[in-house]
Parts: sequence; C-alpha cells; structure tokens
Amino acid sequence: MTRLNDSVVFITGASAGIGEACAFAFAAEGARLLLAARRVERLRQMEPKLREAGAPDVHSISLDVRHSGAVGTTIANLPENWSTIDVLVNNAGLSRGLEKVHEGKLQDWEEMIDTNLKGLLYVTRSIVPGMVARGRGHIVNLGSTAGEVTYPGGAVYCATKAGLKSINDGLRIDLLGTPVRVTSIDPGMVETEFSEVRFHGDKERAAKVYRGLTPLQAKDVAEAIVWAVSRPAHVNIAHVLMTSVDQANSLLFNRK
Ligand code: NDP
Ligand code: 8X3
Repeated sequence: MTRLNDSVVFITGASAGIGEACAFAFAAEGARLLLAARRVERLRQMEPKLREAGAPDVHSISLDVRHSGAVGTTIANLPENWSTIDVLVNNAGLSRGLEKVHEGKLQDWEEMIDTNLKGLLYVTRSIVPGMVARGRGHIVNLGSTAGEVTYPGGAVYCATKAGLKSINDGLRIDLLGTPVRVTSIDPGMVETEFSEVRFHGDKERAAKVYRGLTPLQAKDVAEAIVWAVSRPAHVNIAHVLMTSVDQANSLLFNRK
C-alpha cells in the first residue's frame, strides 16, 4: 500500500461533485489537501469539515484552469509547505449543451475544450516537473464512458474525453523511467451538478437525466481514485472503467 497520510493531494474542481467527494475521501486517509476551483468560497466552507474528516491541513485556492498564465503563476507561487505535490487529481471539467454539431454553440465548445483538455494540460505541465524531480507522484485524470462511446449531441464533450485517452497514453510513455504514475478513471453517469451545468442551470431537465435509474454517486468514483492511488508504488492502474449496474455504455441504460 502507498500510505497517503501527510501526502499533498491537489484536486482541481474540488468545489462540487466528484472533486468534493475526492477531498473527503483523501481527508479520511489523512492527506493534506490543496483544493482549487473558481468558487473558492465553497472550498473555504468545506475546510472545517475536511479537517474533521481527518485532513491534517487544507489550503484552498481560486483557480480557473482555462487561464494558462494564472495556472502557472498560482502553482509557482504556492506557499513552500504546499509546493511538494504528491498526487494531482485533474478533475475540473464540464459539458455544455447537447446540440448536434451543425447546430452547436461555439462558446459551449470552447468552454469544454479549454477546460477539459487545455486546462488539464496547463495544470499537468505546471505540476509534473516537480514530481519528476522529486521521483514521486501520481496523476489521476477524469475520463468518461463518453470517451469510449459517443452519444447523440455529445460530439464535442465526447471528443474531449476521447482526447484525454491519448494524453493519458502519452503521459505514461513520457514518464516511463520515472516512478510517476498515471491513471485514468472513466465513470459513466454520476449524479452531480454535471447535468445542471450542461443545461445551463435548467434543474428540471438535469433531474430527468437520472430519472428511473440508479446512477453512480460521486463517492463511488472518489473511492476508486483513492484505491488506485494507494496501490503499492510499483503498481500503475492505467484505466478504470466504471458504471452503475443500470448502465452498459454511453447509450444503453436500464430505466424503470
Ligand atoms: P460538477 O459540475 O459537479 O463539478 C465540476 C467541478 O469542476 C466543479 O468543482 C467546478 O468548480 C470545476 N470546474 C469547472 N470548470 C472549471 C474551471 N474552468 N476551472 C476550475 N474548476 C472548474 O461535475 P462532476 O463532479 O460530475 O465532474 C467532475 C469531472 O468528472 C469532470 O471532468 C467530468 O467531465 C467528469 N465526469 C463526470 C461524470 C458525470 O456523469 N457526472 C461522468 C464521467 C466523468 P467551479 O465551478 O467552482 O470552478
Ligand atoms: C459524463 C457522463 O454520459 O453524461 O462524462 O457524458 S455522460
């Protein structure tokens, strides 16, 4: 087992959903938590609860992963006791809209590509050199079943998650010869704020996504992430594909 107590775990998009659940799951392992999101006030509200849950220390930062300059500066200027990052959870991400490509909104595409692909790369570029130099580190990227099977209206979101597969494979190649590990956790439908964000705040439409089936919960995904990160140091879990029992792939569901 790789022990996580006192490791520094950096989670992007920790203010909601899977990122928030990861913060609590790593807190229970005694990890020190470096949390990032745009809604930093949400992170600050979580801090006392995370300490209660077992995190020895929590540091929250306001960060929009789409801004390369801000990502570089923020990470380069972390307080010294937070600069040695052991685990990076590249979780910040979103979908926008469910339109056909020929009817899609350019702003939606840009937001998805800038966050899910470019933002993840900016954060990775800023943190991984330190992991390589220290000879210790684990990168966990949030993929999706959407990266395996494209669904109607999902072309651009699915493309970002399919693109992540190449980034994961490339990172594993580039980091060969170092002890830094790379894992992709690829869940199917998880009940979070994801659909509300996709439908630009339309809560009723978002609720329908999960109607009649039992989706994964954010905690289920967080548990898989902690499991992958806590394997012995010589074990690299490359890929975890996980769905609820009511889902076979991006297209097939058992709705009652
Ligand atoms: P939520 O909407 O619940 O949470 C998304 C998180 O990402 C929020 O904390 C949000 O924080 C953060 N975020 C979004 N944009 C940015 C940005 N530009 N900079 C920094 N943080 C950002 O969604 P989930 O928890 O469901 O999604 C988390 C990840 O899991 C995503 O990558 C998603 O694609 C993936 N995923 C989700 C699935 C699902 O069905 N829910 C299934 C498979 C994968 P803030 O707004 O405060 O910045
Ligand atoms: C999120 C799962 O199927 O809603 O990646 O795109 S799905």
